[in-house]
Amino acid sequence: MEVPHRRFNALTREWVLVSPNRTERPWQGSIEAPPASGRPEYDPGCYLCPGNGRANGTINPNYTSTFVFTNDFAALRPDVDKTKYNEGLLRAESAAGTCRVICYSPRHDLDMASMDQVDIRSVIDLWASQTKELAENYRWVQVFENRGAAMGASNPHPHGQIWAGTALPNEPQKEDTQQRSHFERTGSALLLDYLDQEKRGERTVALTDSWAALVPYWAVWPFELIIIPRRHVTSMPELMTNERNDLAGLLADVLGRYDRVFDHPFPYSFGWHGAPSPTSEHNHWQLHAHVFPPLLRSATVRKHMVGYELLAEEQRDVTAESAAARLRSLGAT
Ligand code: H2U
Ligand code: ZN
Repeated sequence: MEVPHRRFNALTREWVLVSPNRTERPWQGSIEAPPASGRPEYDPGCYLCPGNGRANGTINPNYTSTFVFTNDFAALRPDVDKTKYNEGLLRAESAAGTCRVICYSPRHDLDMASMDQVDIRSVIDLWASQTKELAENYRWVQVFENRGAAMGASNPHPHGQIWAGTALPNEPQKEDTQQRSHFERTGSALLLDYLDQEKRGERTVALTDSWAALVPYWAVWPFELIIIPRRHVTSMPELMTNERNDLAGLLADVLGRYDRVFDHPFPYSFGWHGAPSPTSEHNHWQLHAHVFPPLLRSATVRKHMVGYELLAEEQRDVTAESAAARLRSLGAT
């Protein structure tokens, strides 16, 4: 559609305003990439490098692959008694959980796009095993990564986080409702039916035997991506060997494309959405990852959610189709 229009997000029931007539395009305008500061393989001041001390004095082991530890400044902790507060319109409930930090590699200078595929595979296996373990005690396990200072990453060492809690948070709650009603109505997973409708490929960025990465029809962020297994998979522990290997290649591919958009490390928040536990009661779910990058026109001009977006609804100028075309054109040569 060439006229301003609103697109429906089938996963959340929310609408996004798309204004394709606006002339701004993210790849026009100046590219003011700040000089890339080369990082050393090991940084004695980094609290995530092997053998270094963390903020609270704990010494990291000399790990050689991935490394997980409980967040020293956790937002959720397990030892919280179940309590509720209910006074008219004022309601609260206690929240128990745990937060972990996961280092992807002992190398301070790498990131997922520059890691070897076998090492990305180790991260995927860790995501899966952590999810399996935490799902035994918690309803929702959120695996995520903030990359780059623009997205709040506190340190360039390649790392992500996992927060697990007893409550089902807002975003997965919306997706649960939508996927459940779609499954009840049609007998199939919403996101697999969505992939079926994306066969023409205008929003597809990368496709492998077992995965699809696309700019979703209802994307809010300029270069937002959704990554979906092409078979019905409810949560990460179910992924088979070939799907894990395939995913390692796909992640290196699409994250590499991101870094080529402005010839600069692309900031983003990335995370997995899989079935809440118990997964056996959530067969309507389809595993997927969201990637939300904030950049718009250059490495320094970011999209802010302000004004109309905070007060009315989210809006974008660049269509999902043109963002996908841009990312498709940036494959490794
Ligand atoms: P971010 O870069 O996404 O902020 O993740 C880093 C996390 O690491 C952050 O949540 C934790 C912070 O609380 N952290 C520790 O647990 N120990 C430290 O010594 C420093 C940072
Ligand atoms: Zn480091």
